[in-house]
Amino acid sequence: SSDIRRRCTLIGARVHEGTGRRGCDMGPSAYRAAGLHEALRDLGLDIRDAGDVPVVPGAARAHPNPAVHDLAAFVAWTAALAEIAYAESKARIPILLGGDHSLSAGTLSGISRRAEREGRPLFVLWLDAHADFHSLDTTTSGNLHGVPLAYATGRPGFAGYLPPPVPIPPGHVCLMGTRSLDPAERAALAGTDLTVHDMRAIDEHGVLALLAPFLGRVARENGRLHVSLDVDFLDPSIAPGVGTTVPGGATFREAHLIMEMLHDSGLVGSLDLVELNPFLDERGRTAIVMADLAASLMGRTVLDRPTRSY
Ligand code: 6HN
Ligand code: MN
Ligand code: MN
Ligand code: MN
Repeated sequence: SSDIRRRCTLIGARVHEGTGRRGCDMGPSAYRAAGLHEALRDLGLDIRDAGDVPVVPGAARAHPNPAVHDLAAFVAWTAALAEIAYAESKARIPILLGGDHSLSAGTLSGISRRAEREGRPLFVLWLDAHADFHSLDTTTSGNLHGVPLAYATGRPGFAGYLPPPVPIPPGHVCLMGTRSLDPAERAALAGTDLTVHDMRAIDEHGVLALLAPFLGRVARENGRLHVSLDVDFLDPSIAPGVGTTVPGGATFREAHLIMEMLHDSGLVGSLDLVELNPFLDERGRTAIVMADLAASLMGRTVLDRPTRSY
């Protein structure tokens, strides 16, 4: 098919160094065991499986903020994933199978370069309990899954460590599902025109009323849309397999409606599935719900009939 939206590449990114606990490195295997590949194939998509990206961190790197850990791994992953995201986004939709959310520093670097090359503006939908808007200087946990959006939007504090990205204008970024912000992130967000639709906004207005204007704007500006789906966007009752559960997350129906709207929009050019920790999951149910949501984004599935029970 000549339609880029019908072609995708699965890219395994076994990143775990951006969190404080092990297990996210098993994410790509869990998505494969959950049948993601088959679910996409059943939609009639042309699928390439790039396997798992081999990344070897260089020598350890120190940072003035003593909390920061695994900076060398973060730098290596960012460079490697930026390359493959750039290459695979030329004629296909790259789907990154994480791996923790630090991998999005790489995806966004590659995709923003692609968008610049196409002369199209890049927009980002960030579905997450968190904003991941720390710099290397402000993180107190030192877990670098808390920094990728700040890096990709060109916030200061990364120079000398990571390659400078083509910065994404904060005004092109929409967060949904937000319900856990650290004080430094709150302060940094207050100084930007980034859109934050927190869980209260979802409760008050519903996802349709919040998402439709953003998608309308991406369409009007002939934009390319990147979607970053963090497991903890979902309520822990349906998605327990993540290290950073926060109560009060999105329901399956809310998340599924978002996927349907994204599919109908035809605007999505790249997707990250992040933060799945199979070691914390229950009988694969989180991997299955994430795979089902990804399939609903990529193709029309039947409303009110999730493809599997869990
Ligand atoms: N994620 N803001 C917290 C931190 O440690 O910086 C949590 C980050 C969570 C990151 O869920 O992708
Ligand atoms: Mn996140
Ligand atoms: Mn999160
Ligand atoms: Mn603009």
